[in-house]
Amino acid sequence: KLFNVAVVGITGAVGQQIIRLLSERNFPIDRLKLLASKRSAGTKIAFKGKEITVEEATPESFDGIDIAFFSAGGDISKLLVPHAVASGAVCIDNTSAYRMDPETPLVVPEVNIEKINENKGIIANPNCSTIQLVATLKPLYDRYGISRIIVSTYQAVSGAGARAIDELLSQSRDVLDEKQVQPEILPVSSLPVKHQIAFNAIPQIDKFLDNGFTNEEMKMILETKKIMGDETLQVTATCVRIPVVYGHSESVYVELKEDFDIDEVKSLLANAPGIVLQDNPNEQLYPLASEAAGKLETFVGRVRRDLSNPKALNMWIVSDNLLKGAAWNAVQIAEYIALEQ
Ligand code: 11C
Repeated sequence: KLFNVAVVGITGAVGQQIIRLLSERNFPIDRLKLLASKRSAGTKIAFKGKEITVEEATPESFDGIDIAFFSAGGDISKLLVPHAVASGAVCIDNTSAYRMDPETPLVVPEVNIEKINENKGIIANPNCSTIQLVATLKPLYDRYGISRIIVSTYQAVSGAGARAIDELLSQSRDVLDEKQVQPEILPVSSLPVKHQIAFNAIPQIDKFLDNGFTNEEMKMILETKKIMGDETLQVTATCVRIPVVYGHSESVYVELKEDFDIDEVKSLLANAPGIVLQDNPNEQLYPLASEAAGKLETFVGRVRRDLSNPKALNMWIVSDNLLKGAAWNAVQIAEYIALEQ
């Protein structure tokens, strides 16, 4: 069967990666509709040797569409996803708009692919830093149970969009040239205070909530419990922006419910779908954002028993935030839907 597919948010980094993956994976497409804001309508984009003209995304854009990807921000999803659903499309939404909606499955295929079958027209794609965490921990959860997760992130600027990438690169040049830097985007473009990202680490991703955590930290906490299907899971997170362009890294402390053998843990990780174990201290082998960038897998290393708690592990998890963290996870969901029909 061939599908009529729409991609909303085609000018963004994630939208571009979705089109590239649909092409590379030979997704069974009959008609591909590329949708964006009015400003970008009329632009031509090449897809499998043909030029497709970008159209403005409107409530009427979804007639006859089977699968619609959304990555144009939460407000656009809130506005247009209901129209796409009413037109009969299954929507794969990359924004946070529907993630915590109890009616909407929040899916990482390696963890809870079966939830796709419960969709009522919307499947939510989780936050990038959550996806790589749960995909890695799932085999350990299934084997030993997990009681607590403490995660600290080292997140790439591409998570904050193309303008944040430009800011890091130009600011780095300015610092090296001993020029005055003028931060304009990070940590949060809509807030008045900005901080230097070049040669720095900013412990704020997204806005603060009244509880002292940032929105990004709360996404990690709440989404992890929902995807794992375990509200008893204790999770805490500290999210930090660092001067890396692509690839989020995470230092993770995990308390297991049962005793474990460290070699068995490594073997479970090595054999888990979508996970690559890179762990050999003797050869200084461990995951690096510079090597994970551009790859579909999630990389894990530095796996070791905690010294203060023999039932706990420490590890380092890295993945490309625009691929497994966004576009690839969304395309995996679409591939499952295509196979089931
Ligand atoms: C960041 N995790 O790195 C964010 C970007 O909820 O999909 C992704 C935001 C989201 O800034």
